[in-house]
Amino acid sequence: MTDHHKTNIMTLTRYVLEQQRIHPEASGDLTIAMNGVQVGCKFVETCVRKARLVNLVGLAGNTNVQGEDQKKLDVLSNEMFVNALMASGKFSFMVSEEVDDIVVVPEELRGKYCITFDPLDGSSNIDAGVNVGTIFGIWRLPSGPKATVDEILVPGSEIIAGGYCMYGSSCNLVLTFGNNRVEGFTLDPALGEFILTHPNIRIPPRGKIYSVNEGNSLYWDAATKAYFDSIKFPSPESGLKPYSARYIGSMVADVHRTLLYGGVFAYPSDRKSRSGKLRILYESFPMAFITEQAGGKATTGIQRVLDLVPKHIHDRCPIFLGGTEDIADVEKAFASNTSWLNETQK
Ligand code: FDP
Repeated sequence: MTDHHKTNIMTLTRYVLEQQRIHPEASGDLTIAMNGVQVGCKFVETCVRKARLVNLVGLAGNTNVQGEDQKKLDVLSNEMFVNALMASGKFSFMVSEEVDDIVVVPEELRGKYCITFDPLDGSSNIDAGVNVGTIFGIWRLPSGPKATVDEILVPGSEIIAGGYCMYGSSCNLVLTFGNNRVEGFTLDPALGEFILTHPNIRIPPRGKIYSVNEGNSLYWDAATKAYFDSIKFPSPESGLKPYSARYIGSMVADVHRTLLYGGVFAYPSDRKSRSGKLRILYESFPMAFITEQAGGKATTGIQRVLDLVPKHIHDRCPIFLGGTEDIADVEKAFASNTSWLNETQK
């Protein structure tokens, strides 16, 4: 038989079921939980595609807890995810970028996980049709459905699943359950299924691209400046060529490219934003987990991102993520530019 029409495809559901089979102790709850995530992603994908046609672009008229204007699609995407995840019966708590407080699931629908998510990340790009995405992280609650909210603010290293879905020229869902494996799936719109297209994504140890909002460089500390100077104006001894710049301003798209092509993505702290911009629970933790599982590293400059413990659900942190050699250079820049602390405190 020819391979023109593949008949034995690895769908996301089949992949998750196979993972369940490999782990005989698995109860199947995570498979059902992931089904809720898939439904949310497919629903948002269809709305992003038709946003311009059915007047879903523009502002909703509200501001979220972080003082950002909510777009119509932000609000809608959040509702889609909350409903799909709640219906799965596998989550007790949800933390969403779009909701000020923890979403506590009604008792009859509670399960043993907590999920944190940004339903539509990069939404300032929506009206221009630029890539946006959903980011999510899943945690097991030690006390299961009886858990209390204090079980949410734990170190990032306790995350058990992380992923993102990118709504771009195609719809890509990238997922890890740990075990040093990151898998990429592409939505086949005709089938309505995510198909495994990027098995075992590995981030190259050294890349040639840097991705950062250079418009903030006036406010950067000495370590951040020194690092970016070192890859833009490399010393002859380093043997490096100047890196290329690529910045979409949509974390999902910038991280996706960094995973596939290598390099470094950063949102550092600066004198305007002392903790950077990206939120720990639903942006930095899942992306740091994915990067590490793909063989890379994620740091704040001085600390592994997954070692952080947030104090509040919407806390932020600086982040540099990428290949091991690239991030080693970032860590070196921070170790040898110790004035960074004074500078960001000015
Ligand atoms: P957005 O504000 O458009 O939602 O955290 C949100 C985020 O986008 C990230 O997706 C993106 O990486 C970053 O902010 C872009 O921020 P700047 O506009 O400050 O560069």
